[in-house]
Amino acid sequence: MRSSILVAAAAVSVSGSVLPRASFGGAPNLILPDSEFRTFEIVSLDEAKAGKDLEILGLPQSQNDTADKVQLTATATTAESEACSANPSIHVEWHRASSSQRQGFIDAVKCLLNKPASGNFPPATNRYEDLVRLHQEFMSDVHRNAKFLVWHRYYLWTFEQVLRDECGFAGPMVWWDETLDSGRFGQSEVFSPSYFGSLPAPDQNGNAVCVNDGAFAGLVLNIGPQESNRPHCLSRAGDEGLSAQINDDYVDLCNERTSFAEFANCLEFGTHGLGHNAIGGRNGVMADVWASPSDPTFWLHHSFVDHTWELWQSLDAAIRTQSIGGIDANGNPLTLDTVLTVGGIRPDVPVRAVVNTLSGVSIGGVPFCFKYDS
Ligand SMILES: [Cu+2]
Repeated sequence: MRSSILVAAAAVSVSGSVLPRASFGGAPNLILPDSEFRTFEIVSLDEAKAGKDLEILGLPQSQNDTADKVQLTATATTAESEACSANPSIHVEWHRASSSQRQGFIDAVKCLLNKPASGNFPPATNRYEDLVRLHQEFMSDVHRNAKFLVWHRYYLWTFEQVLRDECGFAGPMVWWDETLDSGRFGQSEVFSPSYFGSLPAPDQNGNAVCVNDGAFAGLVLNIGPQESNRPHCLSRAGDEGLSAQINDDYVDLCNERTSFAEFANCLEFGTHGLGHNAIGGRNGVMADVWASPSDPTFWLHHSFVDHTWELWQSLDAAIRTQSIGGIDANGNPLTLDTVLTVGGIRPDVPVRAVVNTLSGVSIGGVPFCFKYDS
């Protein structure tokens, strides 16, 4: 008994001292060639109008999800859902957020980068990379199929809970309405030395450039690209031709789709993919489908994507916050009972827990309960 306690104590101290924390500035100019990246599939607005995004997954046009009419059997108690409606957590849009709210979010992300990895997501070298590794591991299960939006909503929520629990983050989550910076991402305050650092244009060879200013200047990443894990710098390569396509017209086009699967497809290959590639170029971190969460702007971008889903849901809330449709990566219909997993960072939950941001469902004692400020 006594020796097993000693062994356990030794293991804790070994993992605490051996697992490295985030390093900044230790590996300048570690840009990996674009042959080692596979960027996001995207369709232009005109192509989406012609239904090209639906062809990617072989979805028949104007198909209605049969599951769309299934009623939710609520798992939140009446008290939980009433408490949620009365006091949801509000996600504040970047342009409206105060400088201290913006800074609070960035400080919390830096805190996670400086915490040791759990050891549950090797080869993550810090707690932030645990979450990046989770995304890398789950990549093929949660992209290019109907699980995309629901899983990423739960992933965002999980990230928020980790910030709060492990880094004392107490401010509102910030989201970024990218349509407000359409065609000029690089001039957005998001990409300023005060916050997430610059969005440089690609270099003369078209390659991404290491980010050397802002809160994450010189950050060395250890997860990615793709399924590999090698040190490389936090890099970006702004493409304003792509960012210009992230606009109200594209959001509106997707929102006209009436079935969840067709809407989600439009969003995934439209503004979602465009935003990733507009920041990552051809070999910048945001363009790495597997490990793009390594760039902390991932969370702002995906909150924009989630916001668009919430907007679509609000157009027919009674149905769209209580139903789901489409096909998962295994070819099975996505249902309200399909299980979402975040690798044990938070409990596995059924889709029904997250399909409504105001469900109030208790997940590990914390209500799933938020809304966007517009
Ligand atoms: Cu993703």
